[in-house]
Amino acid sequence: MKTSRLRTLLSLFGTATLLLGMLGLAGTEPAQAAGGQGVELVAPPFTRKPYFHRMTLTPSLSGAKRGDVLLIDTEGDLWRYTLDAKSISLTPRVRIGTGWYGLWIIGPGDWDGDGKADIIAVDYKGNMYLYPGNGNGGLVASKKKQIGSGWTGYKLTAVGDWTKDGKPDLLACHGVTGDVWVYPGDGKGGFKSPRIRVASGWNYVVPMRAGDVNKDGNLDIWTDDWNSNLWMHAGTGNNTFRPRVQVGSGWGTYDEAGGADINGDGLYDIVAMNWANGNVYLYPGTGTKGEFGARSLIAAGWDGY
Ligand SMILES: [Ca+2]
Ligand SMILES: [Ca+2]
Ligand SMILES: [Ca+2]
Ligand SMILES: [Ca+2]
Repeated sequence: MKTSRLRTLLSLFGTATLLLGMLGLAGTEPAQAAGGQGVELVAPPFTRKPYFHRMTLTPSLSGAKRGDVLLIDTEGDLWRYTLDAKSISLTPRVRIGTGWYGLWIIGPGDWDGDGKADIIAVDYKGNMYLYPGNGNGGLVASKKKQIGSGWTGYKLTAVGDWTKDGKPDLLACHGVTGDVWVYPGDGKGGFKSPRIRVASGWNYVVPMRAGDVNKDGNLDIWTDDWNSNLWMHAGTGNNTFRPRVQVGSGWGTYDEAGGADINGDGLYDIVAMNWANGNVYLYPGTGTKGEFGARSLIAAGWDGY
């Protein structure tokens, strides 16, 4: 429990989410819904200690095969990293935004349908914003627009195209009820109603990542619980899951992000940062049983708290 509690303290947004849930905001529907072993490698040259605040994986913001890793530091700067295939390490980072402190970031892919991957962010008030991508690794901050409200109490992640209509969707787990919802995207920057409840009682969920891990064509969700165990929920393609399967343990020291292919092999991966020492690892998807391959150290020095 120690590491879980530590992570709860460190996760500013997560803490706020839980508190808001306890204050009776549970069950409110967001407004728009009406609608192994480490391989020691050389770390990138960090010029400023990137105090870890929030991390997500996203389909490439520059249209590349390999997805990006996004990180918000404690000064509110948003950084983009890409895995260098030769050295299997994150390349020198690029700052693509400022003023992102305290935002919960999601990498949904092309949310507004212009062919360029976008970013969605939720602030502590539960307001949701779309930041259109410029197709060249950055965002068009001037075109930021609010696309929702009332998201306090939800743990959000990108899920890919759950509804199989060619448009990316979001996945949200309510921190108190444990209800897990898919919010279909309309492919034009907003949402399509109705939302779809795909699970309930997932109160144990700490982070949540999604992708077709076992490559059977149906999206899957993997989570870890308060006891640091990693669980795989294989999707059936019919808004239900097969019985969950434990695929790891000891994940309590990590903060993880998933939902994109970082090493470019077509399989979803997990990137995990160890709170204790700031090491960042790639757990490559294997495309078989939803388990992940041997980890590689892809960055270091991401500790700060
Ligand atoms: Ca777009
Ligand atoms: Ca969809
Ligand atoms: Ca699957
Ligand atoms: Ca991969």
